[in-house]
Amino acid sequence: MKATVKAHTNIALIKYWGKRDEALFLPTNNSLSVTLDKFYTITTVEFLPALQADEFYFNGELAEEKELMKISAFLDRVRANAKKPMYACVKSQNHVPTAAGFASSASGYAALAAASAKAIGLQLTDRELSQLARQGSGSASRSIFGGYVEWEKGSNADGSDCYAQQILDKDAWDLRILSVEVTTKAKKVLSREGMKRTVQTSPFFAGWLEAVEQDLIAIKEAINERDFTKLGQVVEANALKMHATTLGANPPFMYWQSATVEVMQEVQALREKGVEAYFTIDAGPNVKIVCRPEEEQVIHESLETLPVVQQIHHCRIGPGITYL
Ligand code: 2P0
Repeated sequence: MKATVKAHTNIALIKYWGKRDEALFLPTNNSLSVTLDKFYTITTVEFLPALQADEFYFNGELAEEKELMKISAFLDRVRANAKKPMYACVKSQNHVPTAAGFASSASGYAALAAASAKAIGLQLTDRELSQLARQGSGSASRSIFGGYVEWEKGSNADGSDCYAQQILDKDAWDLRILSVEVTTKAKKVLSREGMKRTVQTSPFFAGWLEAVEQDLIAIKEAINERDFTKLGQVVEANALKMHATTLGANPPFMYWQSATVEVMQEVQALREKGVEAYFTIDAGPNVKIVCRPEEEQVIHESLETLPVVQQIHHCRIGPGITYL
């Protein structure tokens, strides 16, 4: 009745931006990510007949009531599925620098889904785990798998055809991701709220949906052909289009800070000098850079000269969930 799972974060190369069903976390578009080796969550779940309620320890401390409620709601699905009304003790250790703007919810819910399913005795396939993790946080559906991963939006109302799957093994194409932390004081619009507002109010959202279809075709070609230039161009353009939708929302919002733009411009300047680097940005001010191994160092050296850059984390493409 006890299981421990390690799950890694992921970074979307084609963004998940918009839900068609908020309760079931069904997206409006497919997304495509790479799982990262460096940042992960380790979660232990133990179902105990003696417990009167769920317990949740996060990084060694008893979590706040609000966090516990989210975990309990997630465990309710697992209990209902297993038909075992038993409470659990959940202990989660996060190895994700939250300031770096990585969604720890991706690794967190992937680890929780796999550990809770195993602990309660459910035998789920990775695809079913992806569907379960999705109902904690959309991007968690992708973190079940390692390497290059596509999350299928599906079309069924119950989400039965909405899951992620690996499209290429991590060792098949060695790309590197640099996570560039910048100085910021801004309070961000949470991605869940930002996504919702954009879907409901941005006239650019229809354009996003149209463009993302083309971007998916192009990136899958680039991955099949191991064409880095093509991949990089699609990644950068896709992130810019996602962020453009936020400017059209009502009220409008923007995840970038001036420091974000400085890093973006440095990446573009590097390309003018012949160094191939491409950026992507999530629902926050930090920038992630995609590059080939041979150019990782020169990109690092160039970025660390910028006063707005606080820290640079280097990642490789990482594995899917592991049972410890
Ligand atoms: C992504 N993001 O594809 C996109 C790009 C942010 C920008 O997934 O509401 O925490 O829990 O499903 O997964 C962040 O949103 O949102 C995210 P919910 P999630 O990685």
